[in-house]
Amino acid sequence: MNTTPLVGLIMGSDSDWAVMRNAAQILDDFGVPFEKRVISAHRTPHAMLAYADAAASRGLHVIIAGAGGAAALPGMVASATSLPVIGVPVPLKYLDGMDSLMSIVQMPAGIPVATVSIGGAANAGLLAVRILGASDPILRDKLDGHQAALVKMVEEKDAALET
Ligand code: RP5
Repeated sequence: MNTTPLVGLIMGSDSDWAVMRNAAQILDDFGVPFEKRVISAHRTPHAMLAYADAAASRGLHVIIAGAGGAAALPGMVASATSLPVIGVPVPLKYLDGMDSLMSIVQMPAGIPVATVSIGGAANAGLLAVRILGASDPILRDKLDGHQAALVKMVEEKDAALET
């Protein structure tokens, strides 16, 4: 079994982990090897650039980057690598995560970040699996199974609705 990380799961602070662990859970569920790191755009800018620079040559295929507030991490990492970067706006105590969302989503033309919803780390994990699944039929099968389970769940809720 290949254990070389394919996904880099990074976050600006350990305080982001409560949200970002939902991405880790998805990657675990799908059996995708990943690494997790705390790297801050503002507090450790040199480490962030070194990480982004080396990511592709170390074998990573996708980076999920979560940050809150003045959330520069996803965009700055995307500017220093050509790997796909998925940004997770982490909600902080003030502004309900709108600050994080706006900081991540409004990227200039040329440097894309695939931004998920505020706190949407699980979808970030799923998007990473989909990106990998584009060239991995086993992962695509698992994704089909996951979506089939969602259909079943909604059908059961529908059937259980009281009249
Ligand atoms: C951001 O600042 C981090 O991503 C985190 O969401 C926020 C607060 O960090 P801490 O003060 O909790 O370390 O860069």
